[in-house]
Amino acid sequence: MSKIAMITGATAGFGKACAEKFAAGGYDLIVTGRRAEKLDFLCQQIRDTYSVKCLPLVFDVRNKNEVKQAVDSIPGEFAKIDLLINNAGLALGRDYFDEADMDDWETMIDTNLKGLLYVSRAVLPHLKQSANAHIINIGSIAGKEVYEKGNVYCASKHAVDAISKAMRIDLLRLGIKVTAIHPGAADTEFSIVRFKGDTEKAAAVYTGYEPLRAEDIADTAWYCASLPPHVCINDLVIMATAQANSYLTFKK
Ligand code: NDP
Ligand code: 8X3
Repeated sequence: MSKIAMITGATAGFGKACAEKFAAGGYDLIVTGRRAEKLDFLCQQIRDTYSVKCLPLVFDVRNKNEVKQAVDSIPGEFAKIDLLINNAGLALGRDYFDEADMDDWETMIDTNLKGLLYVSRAVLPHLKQSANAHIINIGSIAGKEVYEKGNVYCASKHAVDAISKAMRIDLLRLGIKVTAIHPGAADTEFSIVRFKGDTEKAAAVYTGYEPLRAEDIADTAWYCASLPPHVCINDLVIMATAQANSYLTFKK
């Protein structure tokens, strides 16, 4: 019987790359996001290419009721979920604390922290049906070090770091692995979202060095998920070779 992975935020970036990687590895998938067309397209492509099952679930992780309804709608053939990748997330704006938009703050906290909590709680009954369940939370180096104008994005990712540790403690008795992966700068839609469609500002984040690619994170998640049942990578920080930390990147 194939393993089943549920991946949030699979319409782009890390989530989409994870979907492709895990489908190639024989997993059946539940992929989620808000953009239904992109999810449908991804699922069709995955079914055609890898001959695995793919279920698209459209919901906004910020909406507790939507999350519950979507997870409640999961059909019996997908009921035992072996792996949950909590990846959906975003940064909005990069501004001084006293100048940042407070609505952006709400959105980041609601998505990066509360969304992860809602999805995890809703999916746990399904994870409990697997003998070797695993949760992978996508944090960030912003959850390890705070940088100038990163304020609430960094706080939301510090919260992901903390909740990953808490989940690891509280789910220990259930034998559920909890891994947190903390990537540095990676060229995805992330910066276009952060800078609200300003493609020039977004591109500047990745010029003068080779940033991480979405596939690097998918490979890392695959490695973490492929270890034997008695081994768990708890916490993993991954950056481009040109990046030393949140505020030092060597650009040519
Ligand atoms: P992308 O913008 O490329 O992808 C983000 C994904 O999250 C999309 O699929 C989007 O789907 C989904 N998403 C965002 N908000 C919501 C929401 N409210 N409800 C449901 N889905 C949502 O970014 P990345 O792939 O780069 O980012 C993925 C994760 O990695 C995020 O948590 C991010 O913070 C983190 N990260 C990114 C880094 C980077 O440099 N790129 C580095 C470190 C961490 P849709 O719009 O269809 O809803
Ligand atoms: C994304 C990486 O450095 O822009 O989480 O915060 S960074």
